[in-house]
Amino acid sequence: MTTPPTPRGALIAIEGLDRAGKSTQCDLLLNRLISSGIPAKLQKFPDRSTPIGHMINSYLTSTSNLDDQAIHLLFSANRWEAKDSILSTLNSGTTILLDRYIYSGIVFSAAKPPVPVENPKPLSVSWCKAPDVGLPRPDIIIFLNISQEDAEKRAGFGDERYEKKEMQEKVRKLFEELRGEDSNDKEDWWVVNAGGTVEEVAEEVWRGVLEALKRVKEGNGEVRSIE
Ligand code: Z5A
Ligand code: MG
Repeated sequence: MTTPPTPRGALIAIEGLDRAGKSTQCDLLLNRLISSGIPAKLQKFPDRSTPIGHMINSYLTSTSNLDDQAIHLLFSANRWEAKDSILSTLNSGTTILLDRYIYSGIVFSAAKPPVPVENPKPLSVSWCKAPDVGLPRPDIIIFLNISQEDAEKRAGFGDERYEKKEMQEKVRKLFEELRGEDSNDKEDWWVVNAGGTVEEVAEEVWRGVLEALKRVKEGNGEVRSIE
């Protein structure tokens, strides 16, 4: 008698504006999944622990400088180097929570102010998305939405490169465009009001997770790719 194959895990991306509580919710969610008997693992991007991640960390903390295209490609490479491990983990039946993914990659690079000589125009969304085409596509993108006003009430910005108000405003607009842009991707986004208490937000996030688990159960077992 052959045993049925293990159903694959769900790929769940947690995205959102800065200080929306992504990492807080990922930690809570990981515990909730595991205590519900659902094997789960956290994968944070950028993953600063790898050699590519070290370069990204130096850039974000302004100890090194890179041109906008080069740092963009490093963020993408940091996801590509995790691809095989993501797929084998999912196929072994473990759900993965992504703390930021390609969507942060696109909006942060496209939000950068143009540099007159090197980049006379901002990097386009389509240029920014191209290097991530082919990566595993999440079953759901849980987007933590928070008003500028509520975000400002939370712990202050640190010293990292992108933690500036003008940049954050552009990021907010670009995330809105990305969510509304492509009708094929629309069903992937699960928008949560992240302005409530940690517990209130966690309940809304959990509903998104149940939806992702349902999609995987009803699907054909394959992990889709970013198109
Ligand atoms: N970046 C990029 O450019 N390209 C890419 O491809 C990727 C990323 C993947 C570093 O990311 C930078 O990299 C980031 C985008 C860029 N730039 N910026 N700015 P990171 O993920 O390392 O950033 P982070 O330092 O983790 O910050 P964050 O993600 O913005 O924060 P968060 O995870 O959303 O929030 P949190 O740490 O869970 O919570 C923030 C504070 O609020 C904390 O004090 C909590 O206790 C509090 N909190 C959380 N939830 C609540 C509620 N519900 N009520 C009240 N207070 C709360
Ligand atoms: Mg975080």
